[in-house]
Amino acid sequence: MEQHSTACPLDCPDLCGLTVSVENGRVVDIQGDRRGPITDGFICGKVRKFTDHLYGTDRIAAPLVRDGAKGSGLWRTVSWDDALTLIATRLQLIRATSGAEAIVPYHYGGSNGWLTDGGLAMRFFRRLGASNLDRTYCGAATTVATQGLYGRMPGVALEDYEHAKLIVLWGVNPAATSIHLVPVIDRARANGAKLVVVDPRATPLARRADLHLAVRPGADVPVALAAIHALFTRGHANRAFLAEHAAEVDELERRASAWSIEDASREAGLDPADLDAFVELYARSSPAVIRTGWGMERNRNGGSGIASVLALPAVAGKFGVRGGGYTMANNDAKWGVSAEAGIAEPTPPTRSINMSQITTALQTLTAPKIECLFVFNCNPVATAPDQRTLIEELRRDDLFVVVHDQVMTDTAALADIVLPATTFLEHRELRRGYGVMRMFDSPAVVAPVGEARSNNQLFGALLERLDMVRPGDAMTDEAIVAQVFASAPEGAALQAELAASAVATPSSGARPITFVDVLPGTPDQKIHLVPAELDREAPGGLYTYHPDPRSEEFPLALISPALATQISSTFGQLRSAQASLELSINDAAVRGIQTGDAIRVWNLHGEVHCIAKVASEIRDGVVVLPKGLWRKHTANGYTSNALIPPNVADLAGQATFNDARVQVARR
Ligand SMILES: Nc1nc2c(c(=O)[nH]1)N[C@H]1C(S)=C(S)[C@@H](COP(=O)(O)OP(=O)(O)OC[C@H]3O[C@@H](n4cnc5c(=O)[nH]c(N)nc54)[C@H](O)[C@@H]3O)O[C@H]1N2
Ligand SMILES: Nc1nc2c(c(=O)[nH]1)N[C@H]1C(S)=C(S)[C@@H](COP(=O)(O)OP(=O)(O)OC[C@H]3O[C@@H](n4cnc5c(=O)[nH]c(N)nc54)[C@H](O)[C@@H]3O)O[C@H]1N2
Ligand code: SF4
Ligand SMILES: [Mo]
Repeated sequence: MEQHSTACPLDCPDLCGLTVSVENGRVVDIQGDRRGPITDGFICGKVRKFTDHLYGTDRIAAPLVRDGAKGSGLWRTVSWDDALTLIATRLQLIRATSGAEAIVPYHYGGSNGWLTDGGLAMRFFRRLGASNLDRTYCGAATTVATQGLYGRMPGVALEDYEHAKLIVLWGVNPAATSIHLVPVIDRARANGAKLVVVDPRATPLARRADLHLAVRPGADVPVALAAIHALFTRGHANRAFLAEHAAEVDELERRASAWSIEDASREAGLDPADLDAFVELYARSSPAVIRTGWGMERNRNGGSGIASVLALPAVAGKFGVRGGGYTMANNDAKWGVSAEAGIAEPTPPTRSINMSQITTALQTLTAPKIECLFVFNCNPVATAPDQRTLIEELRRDDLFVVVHDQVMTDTAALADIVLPATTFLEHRELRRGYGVMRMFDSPAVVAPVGEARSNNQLFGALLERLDMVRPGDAMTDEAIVAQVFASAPEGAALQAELAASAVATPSSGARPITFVDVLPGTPDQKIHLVPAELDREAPGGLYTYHPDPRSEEFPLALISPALATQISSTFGQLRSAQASLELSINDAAVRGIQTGDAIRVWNLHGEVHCIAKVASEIRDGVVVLPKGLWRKHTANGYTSNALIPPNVADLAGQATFNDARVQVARR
């Protein structure tokens, strides 16, 4: 038995180092190690059982070509050589007849690092002149909102939560999505820290919190602005800190004055006494840290929601101490080097397509019309909005669909050609954390199953087939890594650190204290509380609250939080349980619904047939159907994504997964 050190690149903030045991060329055991700051020797069940995914029956073993109607499930196995010839011929034909913009690379890459998200795939599509993809599934609104206020500035390290006296979890559910933060929070609480959770659901941590604000989905703007207003009017604002470090203070104060505690509580469905208690607790606690998650950005007010919450530590002057400030979605550590150097091809001036509005693009774009969707690092049938339309469009005879994936996903099932992809245990990866501020260089630990190939192998071969390789191009993982680290002065030290221990810390430091070790990354190094660019972009201006779109016909807000057992749709093939829609005791009662009943959930975009689960954790007016379910998990083959309109949030074209309004009835 051999043991290998590698790291988990999945779309998870924790970035665990792993010890993988291999026997006779097969992975037999996976354990967490202690190279990262919070893993502490344990990992989640998903990765502990990764061999079920690696060696499962859904794994794609060889290239497949459709042998019947789209989605018929009939395939012909072909050689890689034949598959590449078919793809290259078709791409060249589309380029010659309609132009390369008719080709759309469709990829997300949340569970991928610098070698499999970017690299030769991006070089290939950019050089080809394909349409660009605006990647707005996740963190888009958060990123522009945070960078508008603070520029690129690393937040509080997750390991430093131990030092906090108040921890606020705002639209985030670490018990499922960042499990290693839970023991850190527990240690802080053992030292006297208070815990506040702002979430429509009573999540596991909300149930144990000192205060749970069960906001209506999308109502974070009034809640945060009312808190800001109260901080200012009650003398809790840190005027000295604001004078030194912030701009547009008066303008924020003016905009926040629109919301009293009472009005905000009414809009958000809170008890005003609870919101009041939050303000007082926040004002009086230090270090106080706010962990913003992703739950609150996915609605019409998402960008302003994040901005208003992240303005709180500035107004209250919570920075400057270890464990004080905020941690946002991608924690913005500074690395100096970036994946762009490995792509080594500029973005062409071709059209950009918002991935969250792909159905609209497929239906309406002309000049040229989309003729090819090349899907990799993504399972859009399970994860994109407007599922019903997407499935219809993928079935179009004049749309050429290629899917490169590890398993036969719901998207792959509708493809013309399916190509087998390697997993992170079968290829090298260079991954920087977005929660934990570290980078791992993680080697492959076993040979690929069947004929699986990595993204760089696939797109390297296509670059060659289409005669697009140029002299001096870095074509191997090794050469790409070398090019990445040669691109900036910090690179050499980082590479040396990785060579020595396979894990590296960013140039901004592992645990920076904001406003002591790091300052805002804005041009004047100040916090911009009402940044002009965002104010122009957000409809009605930044911090505008767009009211709840519920109607008599569709009165319930549908949210689709993460499952503990999957990463988005990844590992969904392993789930056998049917989907249940959770709804509150009252909402169930008025509809005569009981746990276990067959129900339908619908709106103008689609309909889902599933089972009801009456849950005391859910507030009235909200229903929950998790993200990442597969078509097999519901009675009619549609999931929550069939109910999600292709609308975008107020900033960055962010998808609005948590903003559908629906009705529910027994079937
Ligand atoms: N209803 C609803 N839908 C949502 C959300 C929601 O809240 N509600 N949230 C959204 C969020 S936050 C996100 S991040 C997106 C994620 O949406 P996706 O990007 O679609 O993520 P996954 O479902 O994890 O699918 C990733 C796929 O890539 C494959 N893959 C992994 N590594 C490789 C590789 O190296 N090469 C290739 N070729 N393939 C690989 C995996 O097998 C998997 O099938 O989903 C969004 N969808
Ligand atoms: N086990 C597991 N881990 C994961 C993932 C996974 O699918 N499974 N996904 C990974 C990915 S891609 C991401 S983006 C992260 C997501 O990590 P999280 O942000 O923790 O995940 P979500 O469950 O999408 O949303 C968090 C919470 O937001 C709440 N919420 C919904 N709408 C609102 C709102 O309007 N306001 C407020 N205040 N709260 C709201 C939901 O009830 C939910 O409890 O986790 C990553 N880690
Ligand atoms: S998914 Fe997250 S918790 Fe699980 S092993 Fe990977 S980094 Fe760790
Ligand atoms: Mo995400």
